[in-house]
Amino acid sequence: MTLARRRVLQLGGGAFATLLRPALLQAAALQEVEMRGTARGEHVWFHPHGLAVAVGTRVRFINRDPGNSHTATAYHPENFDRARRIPKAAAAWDSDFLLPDESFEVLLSEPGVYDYYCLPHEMAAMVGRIVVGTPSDPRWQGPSPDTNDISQAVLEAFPPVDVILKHRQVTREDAM
Ligand SMILES: [Cu+2]
Repeated sequence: MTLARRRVLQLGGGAFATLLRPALLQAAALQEVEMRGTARGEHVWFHPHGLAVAVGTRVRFINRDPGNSHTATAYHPENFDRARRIPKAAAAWDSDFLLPDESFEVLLSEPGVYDYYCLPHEMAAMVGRIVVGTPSDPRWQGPSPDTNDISQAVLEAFPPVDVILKHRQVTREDAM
């Protein structure tokens, strides 16, 4: 083997290791969002319903409500033709109905604001917002300006981005 070829192989290995290491770290980051409800189902909510995470975090939605099925559904044209409220480069995601103790995971790798809802309980303002990364990221996409495809009550249920970034987690209990 020539010296030049050996050097190329070493460089190649180094570049590979550099790329691989952040990917492994990102895969380890996991945040949980619970679906909760009162015993008789008068109130249902995501906990926390405002969440800030780093780019590349996995978020696991888990149904901790023994009395109800819930979904975590991104606002996106591919999901029931809703107006998009997640970054443009992000893929649509929908957990479908989760029975009690069932869960669903999504990897959030595009920086920006993700709004989602529970299919049967959107009108009860069972919605949430995840802020991925920070506005200083050049790829950042802020909250959707759309107000036509969503009710005023639901819009008001999304915590403001600056509040989420400040507290990292915002719960319904905080707002009450
Ligand atoms: Cu629900």
